[in-house]
Amino acid sequence: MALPNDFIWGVAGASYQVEGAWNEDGKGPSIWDTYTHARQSPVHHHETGDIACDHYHRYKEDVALLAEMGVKAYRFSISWSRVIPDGIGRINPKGLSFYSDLVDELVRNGIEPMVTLYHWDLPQGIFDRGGWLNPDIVGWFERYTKIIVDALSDRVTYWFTLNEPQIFLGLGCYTGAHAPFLKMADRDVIKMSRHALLAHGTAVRTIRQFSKKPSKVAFAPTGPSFVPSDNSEEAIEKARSKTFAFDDYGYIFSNSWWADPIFLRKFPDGAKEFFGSDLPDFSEEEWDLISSPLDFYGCNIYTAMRDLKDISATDAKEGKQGEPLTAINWAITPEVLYWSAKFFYERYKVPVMITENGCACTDYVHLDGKVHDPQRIDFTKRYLREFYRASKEGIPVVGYIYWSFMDNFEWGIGYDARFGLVYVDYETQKRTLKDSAYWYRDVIASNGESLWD
Ligand code: PNW
Repeated sequence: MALPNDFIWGVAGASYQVEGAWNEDGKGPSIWDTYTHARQSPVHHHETGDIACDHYHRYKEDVALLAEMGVKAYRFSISWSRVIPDGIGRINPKGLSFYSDLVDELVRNGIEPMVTLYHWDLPQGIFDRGGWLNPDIVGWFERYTKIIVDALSDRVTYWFTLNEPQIFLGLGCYTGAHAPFLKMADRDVIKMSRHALLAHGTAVRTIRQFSKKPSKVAFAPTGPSFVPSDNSEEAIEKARSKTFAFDDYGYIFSNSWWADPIFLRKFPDGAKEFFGSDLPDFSEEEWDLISSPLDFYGCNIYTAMRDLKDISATDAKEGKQGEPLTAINWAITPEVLYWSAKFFYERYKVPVMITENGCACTDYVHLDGKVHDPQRIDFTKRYLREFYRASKEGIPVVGYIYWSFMDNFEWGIGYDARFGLVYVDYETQKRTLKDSAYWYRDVIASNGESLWD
């Protein structure tokens, strides 16, 4: 067997994308509540997460589905403003109990809970005080983390601090595609990045210090990953250097802008020269905090970036004519899982967990009442084979978390994209396991060996 016996097979979701109950039981608004309600919201069909999958009310039914699929772990996120309505003040006991009950239900079903502290739904109360621009956010995040750790760490081992800082700052505050739909200047985005790095570090330290049982801590970044055009040393080196370039596609989206400070305790090469006085250095204590040791490298990877010069594409996500694409036009590039695992392990020297990977398809309930999704099965099989190959070559791999557990609110695209292993009929909230859910169950049961059938 190439995968370790304790390999973690999981699925993921995130609070705003699945929970609904946006203003129930004392929850405060997040920026996603406020800005999807705004008249000028660019989200497809003006959709919101007000109800989403109604997971807040249906979590028991949902955990039963997870158990039916045989998953070992469920990665979910906590809505900060459900627990602390304005982000900084009074605790909302009902919000906290929801997560405690969810964790209980998972544990009862033998499923490992994996907690992401921040998956983009910033409390509006904090945004009103400047959001990520306000240096006080580091202390507010520390307090929030402590509250969650006190409440859940008797049962939770796996923690993720930030999900994709590249995207919540890059799309949220740089290109304006995600809430709060802002286009801010580099000097501001750099400041927000610094606060996000410090918030990450302070959360890691808080988890380590107060966790009631030994913890496994990471963050879940994304970024442009490249695949060599052939097996020559030059092509491999080129793919590696582009994967870690800090400003080819915009520093905020890059891997190294985030992971170099966290794992290598320094800014990426060239960053200081590039930004000059807009990028003040951290103090030694701040560097120590930011680079607090992590247990593994979490990667959210869906597709390889295209080398524009090599394939004469017109757009970063468009490749060769007629190439395989998912339903939201992301190129299907399975080898990215092999190469990323290798590149990240070689550079950052910690084991790798695929914290998100998955495929959007045009799923619907067929005449026979089932949801047949052969594309998703083929996609996931190909990607997993590549991750398996990395493991076989000696790269330490921790687990694979499919995105997503069920269809949900896909941010700017609203409900048009379906990533789930479970189909959700949003009118009735009826869930249907897709063919891929049964297929994944068998992969899990064989610890990956059935990938080769
Ligand atoms: C990730 N991009 O988001 C998130 O962590 C999930 O919440 C999301 O549903 C999933 O991937 C699928 O999109 C991304 O435009 C959103 O490059 C956008 C991009 C990348 C990741």
